[in-house]
Amino acid sequence: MNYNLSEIFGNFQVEGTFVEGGAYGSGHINDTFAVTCDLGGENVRYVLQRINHNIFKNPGELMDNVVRVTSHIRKKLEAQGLDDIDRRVLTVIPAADGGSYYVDAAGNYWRLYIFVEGAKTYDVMENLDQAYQAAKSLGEFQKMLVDLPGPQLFDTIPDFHNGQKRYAAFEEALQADVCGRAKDAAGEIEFLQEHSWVFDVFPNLISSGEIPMRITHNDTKINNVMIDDETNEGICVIDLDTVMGGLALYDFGDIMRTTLSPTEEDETDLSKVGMKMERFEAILRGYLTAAGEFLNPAEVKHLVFSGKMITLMIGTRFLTDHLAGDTYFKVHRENHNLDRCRTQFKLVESITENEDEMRKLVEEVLS
Ligand code: GN1
Ligand code: MG
Repeated sequence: MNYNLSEIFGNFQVEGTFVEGGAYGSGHINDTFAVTCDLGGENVRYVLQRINHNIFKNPGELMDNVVRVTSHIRKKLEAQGLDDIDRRVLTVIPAADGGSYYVDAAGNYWRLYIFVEGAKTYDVMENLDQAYQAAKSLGEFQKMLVDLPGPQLFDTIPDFHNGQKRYAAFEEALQADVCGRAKDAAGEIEFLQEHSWVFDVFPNLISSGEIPMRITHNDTKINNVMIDDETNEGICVIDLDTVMGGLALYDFGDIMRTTLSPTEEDETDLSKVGMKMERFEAILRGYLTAAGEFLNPAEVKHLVFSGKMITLMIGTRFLTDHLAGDTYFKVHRENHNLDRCRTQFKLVESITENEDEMRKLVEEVLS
């Protein structure tokens, strides 16, 4: 899709003039662009995003959440006396009408953020320190939201991490098999059917009251943390579309999913996919520096399991989308969602093989 980025950008409260803009990043849902503008002779960059409103049905509510969350974090950072706050929390640039987003003539929803310069995201963490730092940032992010005032945040995607509903959607897609793809995914389908019990564990712990709902990020894929180029510090947590009520464990689980194996999410050589204990140790230590202060014993007990559950669930979503004809996640090649599903299920197996040792490590780190 070709958008007139200059015109769209003109609908936000920015003084400078548009210089150039182009596609940016590797997200599977929204369309992201980096835009450069000339501000009195100096080039300044922004992130312009089209919110996928087929998936996020109520972008207005979503942006209300984002504004509340970023303002709250900003206040905390100000109280700490930090001076580079625009690099440490996303800054929403108001649209011409003063709102937090702009709707174009075709009904697309756009938002604009200040570009965080001097930092990058990594789809695969390059070293253990990066993994530690990113996990630490996500633990701190949760901690800063513990006292968010006001009403509950909107559920931008209801039942987002409801594994039982995700499994039911898979069964429906399998039944319909609209593209005739089930026959080529027989092994994955069987694997998932054997593991459906995994999705019952968290609902039971929620209804028994052992695990509390908190405000969580819910999409803690590790490339949603920007890493500072110079200090290697996790400087800014991004992609705030799914910040809402959730389990702390959903976030830790997704950190595990996206850091434990030194491979891309769509790696086709499955022999390379598998968890590395030193990566687990790095994210565990990083996450617990902040989250260790508020997690309860039942949450701590299920840290390892969370990685298995979330990885299985995202794998389920990839498989479902593959069976349904790739209508949800952006795909860039044939069988892309099936490839992604395979890496997830391979990682689930690898976590299972190492579960006992990982639990011991949790005890060690906390003792
Ligand atoms: C999507 O937008 P992105 O790429 O950060 C998805 C996540 C999945 C992830 C898998 C709103 O995240 O839930 O875990 O792809 N986001 C949404 O890579 O569905
Ligand atoms: Mg996302």
